[in-house]
Amino acid sequence: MQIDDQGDYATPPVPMTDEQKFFFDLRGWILLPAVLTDEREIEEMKAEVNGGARQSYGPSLQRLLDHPAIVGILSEVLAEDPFARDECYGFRCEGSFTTVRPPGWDTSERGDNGLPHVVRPPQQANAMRYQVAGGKIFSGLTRVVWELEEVKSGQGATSFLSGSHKAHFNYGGPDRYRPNIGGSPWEESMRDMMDDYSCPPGSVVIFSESLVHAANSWTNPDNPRCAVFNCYNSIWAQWHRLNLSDEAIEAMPPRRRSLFRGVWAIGGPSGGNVEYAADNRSY
Ligand SMILES: O=C(O)CCC(=O)C(=O)O
Ligand SMILES: [Fe+2]
Repeated sequence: MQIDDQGDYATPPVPMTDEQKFFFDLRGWILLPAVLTDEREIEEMKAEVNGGARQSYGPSLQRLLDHPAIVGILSEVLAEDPFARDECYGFRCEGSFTTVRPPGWDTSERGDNGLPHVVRPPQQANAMRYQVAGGKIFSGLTRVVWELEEVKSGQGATSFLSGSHKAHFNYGGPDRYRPNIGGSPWEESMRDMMDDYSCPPGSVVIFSESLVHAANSWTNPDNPRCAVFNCYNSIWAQWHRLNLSDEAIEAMPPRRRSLFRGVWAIGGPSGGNVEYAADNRSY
């Protein structure tokens, strides 16, 4: 991967293919197997996570935030062409967390107990929802998961109720605004129908947070899960508060910094909202 003299990627983004668009729209998630192929790079990133990095902002982990293999896809599903420019990204990073799950880790260690959930129930109109109009996807809040260890299907990968990001009917719980399937009489049927994936270390899963998805107990006895979860949104929308200091962002290369710029479109400097600054950041 080529890096320019400011530290940004010089390698152009890989465009989203028609096949990826078809399956992302159909199922709400796609797997990109073996995006990272350099074992030393994966080891370096794992060392950062295992060393206590809670987010993807460390020296090597931050390279995942705008890796060319995901930028083309995020531009397609979160940005409009006129807003994807050379000097800045056309989408924003909302936040990030990492997870290490040793064999035997179970979902009781999570606040939600592994309950399948969404950002907002997908069948209702709101700013986070998955939409397609004019032949264009807008995926709302979108998650990119980097798997730094091998993942085996049925042994603890994130799982998805494929297609549920476009559901038109409620999933049957007692409260139509509840963003999880708790209390639904169909919970078991939905869980039975959920899909997951197997992948080698260095693979990526991209999914719409409008898709019903769940964390699962890590039963793979051969290795822990070591994963990085980065969350993205439109440059005009925000769900999470930013949990990142100005100093940490200032230490990034300029285009990567633009992932954290303020959430607005009109009323600023004449060049538009293209550059991160201490007084132009998301909060
Ligand atoms: O931990 C997991 O596998 C699921 C994470 C999750 O719910 C999310 O990324 O929104
Ligand atoms: Fe989630």
